[in-house]
Amino acid sequence: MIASAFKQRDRLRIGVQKSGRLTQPSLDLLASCGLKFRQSRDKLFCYGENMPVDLLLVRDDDIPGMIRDAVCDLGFVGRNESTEQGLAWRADPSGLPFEEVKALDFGACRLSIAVPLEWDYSGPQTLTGKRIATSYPELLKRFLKQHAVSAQVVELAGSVEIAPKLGTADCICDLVSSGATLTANALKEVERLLESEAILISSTTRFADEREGLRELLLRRLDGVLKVRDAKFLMMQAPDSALALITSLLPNADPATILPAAGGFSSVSALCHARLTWEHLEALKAAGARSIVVLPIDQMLV
Ligand code: PRT
Ligand code: ZN
Repeated sequence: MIASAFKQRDRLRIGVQKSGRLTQPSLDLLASCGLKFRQSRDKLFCYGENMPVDLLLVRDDDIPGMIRDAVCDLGFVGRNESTEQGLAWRADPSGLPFEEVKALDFGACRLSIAVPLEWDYSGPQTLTGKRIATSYPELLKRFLKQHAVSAQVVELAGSVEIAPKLGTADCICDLVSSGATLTANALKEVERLLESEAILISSTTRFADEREGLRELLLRRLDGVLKVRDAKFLMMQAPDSALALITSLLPNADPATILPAAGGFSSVSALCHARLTWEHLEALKAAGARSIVVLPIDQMLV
């Protein structure tokens, strides 16, 4: 049944979260790859107008399962969801396997264990005998096993952070991004189990039809889009005495263009392929650079 469904389609189908944190960034990324869609009235299906690539808009939790069942070929999900369901798949390997094929650089968060503020936490053994609420039982069980801790996993579908207040658990294992939700619930983060971001997952099986070429094309375009997104053009004035230090501080940069300027300074410009942070700019300033300007790149042909 799966094998025949797998053979039949000549259009690539991608699972995208219907409504949530990943929805708009995923659609924006596909648009940057040049894909245009027409949405169905019930808003569950987007028909690819300029390429044979369609979208199914569903709950993010359902996307790995849809790949396993050959309903979708690719999907945008959090690494948290993909890893959790990948562990479940290993325990019950039915359907098609899937894998992470690209990290997408949005939706960053981490899966962490958090305990009440008043706890004197001294390591994983502190969790012995405790009830831990989570929506990620497989990841939590893996962590407990790795640390040989015996604790009770309380599986909850949502509102995990209020479980200790309600008395249904002693502590939690949940996603954290800013940490504000933990603070609001008088909890502190004590263990990080997984660093997550949005990723593209794909069935590991090679397609015997047009979808193989379409998947490759999409991955290539995504590569290009993500490269340009991180790249920045950096310009500054640097003291001649510190040129070697300053050019060494440029993150993943092409060779810098250096032109002599007045007063012992040179104009330095370079294309940086890594994300520039305030720390990078502050380090350049501390090394003597001034008038530092960061410019976004719209398109690049190298
Ligand atoms: O309906 P559906 O199942 O599709 O939606 P959902 O509720 O499962 O998904 P959604 O949109 O909340 O999250 C989708 C994905 O976004 C997750 O699987 C993560 O990969 C990613 N993501 C990034 C997050 C967060 N950041 C995040 N902060 N998902 C959830 N949260 C929640 C967290 O669970 C906690 O309740 O935000 C709260 C913590 O946030 P801070 O900023 O207070 O720490
Ligand atoms: Zn979900």
